[in-house]
Amino acid sequence: MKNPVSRREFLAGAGAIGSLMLVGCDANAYLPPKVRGGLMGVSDVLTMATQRLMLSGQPLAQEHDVSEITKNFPTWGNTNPRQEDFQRLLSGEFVDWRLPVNGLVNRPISLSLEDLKRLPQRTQITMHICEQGWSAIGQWTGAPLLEVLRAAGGVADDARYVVVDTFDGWYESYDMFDVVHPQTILAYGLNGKDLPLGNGAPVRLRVERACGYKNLKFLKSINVVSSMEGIRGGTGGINSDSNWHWYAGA
Ligand SMILES: Nc1nc2c(c(=O)[nH]1)N[C@H]1C(S)=C(S)[C@@H](COP(=O)(O)O)O[C@H]1N2
Ligand SMILES: [Mo]
Repeated sequence: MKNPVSRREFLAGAGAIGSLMLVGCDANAYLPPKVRGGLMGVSDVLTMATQRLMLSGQPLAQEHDVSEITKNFPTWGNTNPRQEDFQRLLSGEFVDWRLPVNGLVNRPISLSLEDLKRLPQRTQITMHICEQGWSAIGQWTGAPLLEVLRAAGGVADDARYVVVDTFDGWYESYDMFDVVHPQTILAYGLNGKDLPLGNGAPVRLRVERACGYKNLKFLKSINVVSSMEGIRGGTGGINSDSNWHWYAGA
């Protein structure tokens, strides 16, 4: 084998195309919003297509026993957004916090913390896996994202991504495959208490099959869109805008 890189590239490409053929015509659910060029793009497609194929029955991420909960769940990344709008809400104990749900929904809404707590609730004990080399088990309580979209009257036919913005300027998008998953929740509780500030108060996203950076903290708004084109860097998230993977299965 003269050139191991091109051989690997060929194998990855063949695998990706094979997976896409197997999943049939809805190839969209197997591709990131923007496919990168080169070997990274090929491996993105291969990874996502393979995982989606394996997860096509929407299995749950492993849930753990209460005895396995990590004492003092770590905080990581931003732990207290300095932005003025956030600081104002924090000092009012988030009574005035509202989560607008806009875009391709049938009835745009704006939810208070109390509204969110009145929606159907899910509690799950799961392992958070940070791409930077640590993991911890926590018990999260919140409203399934699907229920939030239902409260907004459902989504339009051309809805493809849910875009989440945060008070510290982060954003990420999630395709409908992950959006409708039962463990994708807007969490307001950790280990039976209100979500602590450092872990993303008042509400954070839990996307249990994705690694740390897709689990956004300090939620500010939700938008349903048909494409990520023209939104910020156009790759579908703050992390993929700086060359991390958009699809970050854990
Ligand atoms: N808004 C926002 N969300 C974020 C981050 C951040 O800095 N800001 N860091 C991410 C990363 S890399 C990880 S590992 C987890 C950390 O969550 P924790 O502080 O509850 O441990 O949040 C993710 N969500
Ligand atoms: Mo992370």
